[in-house]
Amino acid sequence: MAIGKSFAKAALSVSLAAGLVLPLGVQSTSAQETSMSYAVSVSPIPKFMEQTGKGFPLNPKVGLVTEDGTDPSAIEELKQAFKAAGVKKIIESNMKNPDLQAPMIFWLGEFSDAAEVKTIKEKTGITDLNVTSKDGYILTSKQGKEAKKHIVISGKDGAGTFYGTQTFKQLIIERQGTDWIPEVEIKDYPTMPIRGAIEGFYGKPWSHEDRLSQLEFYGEHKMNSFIYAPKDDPYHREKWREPYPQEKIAEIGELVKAAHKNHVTFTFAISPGNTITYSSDQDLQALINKAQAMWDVGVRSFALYLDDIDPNLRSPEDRAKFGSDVNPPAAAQAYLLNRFNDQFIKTHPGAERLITVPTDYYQAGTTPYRTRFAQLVQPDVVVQWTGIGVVAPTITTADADKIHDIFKHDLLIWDNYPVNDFNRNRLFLGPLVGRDAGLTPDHGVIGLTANPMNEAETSKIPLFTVADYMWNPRAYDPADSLERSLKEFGGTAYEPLKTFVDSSYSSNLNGSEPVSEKLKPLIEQFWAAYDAKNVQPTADALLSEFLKIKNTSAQLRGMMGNKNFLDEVDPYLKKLELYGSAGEEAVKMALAEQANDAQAAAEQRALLKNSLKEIGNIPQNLSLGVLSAFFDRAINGVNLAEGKIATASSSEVDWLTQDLAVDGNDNTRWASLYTDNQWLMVDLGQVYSINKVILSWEAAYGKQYKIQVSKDGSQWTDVYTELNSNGGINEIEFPSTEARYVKMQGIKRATSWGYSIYEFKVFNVHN
Ligand code: LTM
Repeated sequence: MAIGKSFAKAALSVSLAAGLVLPLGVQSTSAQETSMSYAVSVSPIPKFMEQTGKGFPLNPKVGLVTEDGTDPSAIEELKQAFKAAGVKKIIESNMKNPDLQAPMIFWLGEFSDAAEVKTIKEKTGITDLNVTSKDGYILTSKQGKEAKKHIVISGKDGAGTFYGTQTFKQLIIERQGTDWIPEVEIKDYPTMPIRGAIEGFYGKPWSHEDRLSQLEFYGEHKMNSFIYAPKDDPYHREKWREPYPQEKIAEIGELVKAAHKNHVTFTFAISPGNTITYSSDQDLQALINKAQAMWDVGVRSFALYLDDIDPNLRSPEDRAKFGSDVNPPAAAQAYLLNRFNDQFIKTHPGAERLITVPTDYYQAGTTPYRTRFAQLVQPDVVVQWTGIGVVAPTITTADADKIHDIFKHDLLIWDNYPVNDFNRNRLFLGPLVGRDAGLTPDHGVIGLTANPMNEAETSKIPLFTVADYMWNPRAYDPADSLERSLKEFGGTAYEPLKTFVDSSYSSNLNGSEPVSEKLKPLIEQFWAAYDAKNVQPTADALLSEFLKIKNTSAQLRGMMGNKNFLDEVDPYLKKLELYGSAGEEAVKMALAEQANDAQAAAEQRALLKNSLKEIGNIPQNLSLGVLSAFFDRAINGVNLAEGKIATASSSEVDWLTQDLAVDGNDNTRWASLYTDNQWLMVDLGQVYSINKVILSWEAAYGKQYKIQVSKDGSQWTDVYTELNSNGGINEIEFPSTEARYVKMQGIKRATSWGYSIYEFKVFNVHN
């Protein structure tokens, strides 16, 4: 029995044919390959991994040779792996006495001492034990002398040894009877020195249990940093001056221990910028007291954050002290950071470098604030930066060079992915994309910390891909990484998990909607067949897709034991199931209509309307854009406005144009200038009889507006007047009328913004 992990795609195909050597990423097709071949995959993808032989069964009796000071967490991990894999007896020894009576011997440590290296080489026949990079390791498994099997895991340091054991856990191949260890040579090390996550979001902070579980996950995925900075932990930001209650300090102490065990640096952050007086000795002392309480429970890394604050100096003392500086906010912040650095960090031997995030953390170029900040803040302070944009679609080496040149401090990327605090009704489950492989210290970047979702457990799905990227960006393939993440997270529930993840995929980073992409051609074929009065042949494929969507939620609930995950995603699962049902009902309704079975069609229509109502009652959203047009068409008929020519009184900016309100895509929109008398009009191309308009408003909606129609574009008739809209989706019905031009004429805006419409739809509804 192997550890509870299985992986989808082989990074290395391990064959039982002896002597087969496969480079990383190459699937074996050799004629020597026997029918017994195994797929093994290691995540994050190692820098170098090669199969050197067929491998051997994991013996129930193993020897374990360590050295004085071998990383205790690595030893514990290895022993747990043995236990999970059915090893019954472990004979332990030390490098001082390395002779062991066991058919299989594990060598675990930081073997750099020349005598130790010589001994291991002689006993195992393994010749290369050279590890040069921090956090790196080698792992070699080999049939050695005297028919003994040897597995050497040698780390550059404690973390490297620990990571070697994490890799070893993934190598064990589950087999009937005895598990199997492939013969491999792995040389591995990370690209990014700091690889982490920052609990830096707004909204409900993670629970203590969530954090403990995250730290274990980080260790398993070779991430080495966790920054504690939940915006809505009152003691972190709003009440930053107040000491934490004792039980909270004790919890942090526990987190520090868990972090240490997993080779994760726990960084404690404070965000004082909203209320601090930068020049105040008392405020500095309050910060120091707060940090000291954390130091006392083992914290060794600290951050002072200055994001999302009013940069203008509030206090008269600050204005008096810094007001004459070329940039008073930068001068005041630098004064605070430098004093904290001198009076706390530098007076505490063993403290890590101070980390900060400046107030201008996402801008594209230089600002007076940035220039002054760069000049004044002590050079050893690490500066966080989100890329260009708060949620940066891409972060390139050119961006890093430019921003490093501006800040002139080491940059630690604060990557706002997959954070969803700005849209609490969405999950972002796609892989990390758009980050260059060259974001390294050569370009001023010493690492990356990803800001996850409020849903801690669910965040592990995209965080897996972030970990993969940070360790080995050149080998990173987002789609492949996500597949491996789903295999690990979902286990036997991989298939339904994939369907679910595909339904929550699109984001600022990941533009596509995999479920929509799958449904789109099926829906197009279906309507084409419907129009040709022969819908039946296309219905089955669409029905089976909707059935799959409908069943996904129940399958996940039945197959996944991960209660926290299921609780976090519960409303999304409910919604997905309803979408599946609604899809089936819509198809059945269309089938009944074409079979002239009016009663069945009416029954399905009622069911469909009910499902859509229930869907509307769940605020959480999935990325299934194609379905709204499908349901509209099923209920209302063809949207006569889609793809037609739209004109408007104005556009707010040149990328929010009127055509986007008739493009059939609920995610794109038109927006007007910020005055009441604005309008949007669509030319249907010919005169139709019409009786319904649907407006999907963005947050900037029309409180009062008219729907006007015209046959010639100059004589207009009001068919509807709204005096108190609440925005959202407005379904407007009116007596059938002949029209070619349909207009939304604004009377009064609901907000100080203009009018903004995702979709303007026009119908001639028969039922
Ligand atoms: O990104 C930074 C530096 N600050 C905040 C985060 O706390 C927040 O989680 C993200 C996403 O909304 N945006 C921010 O501006």
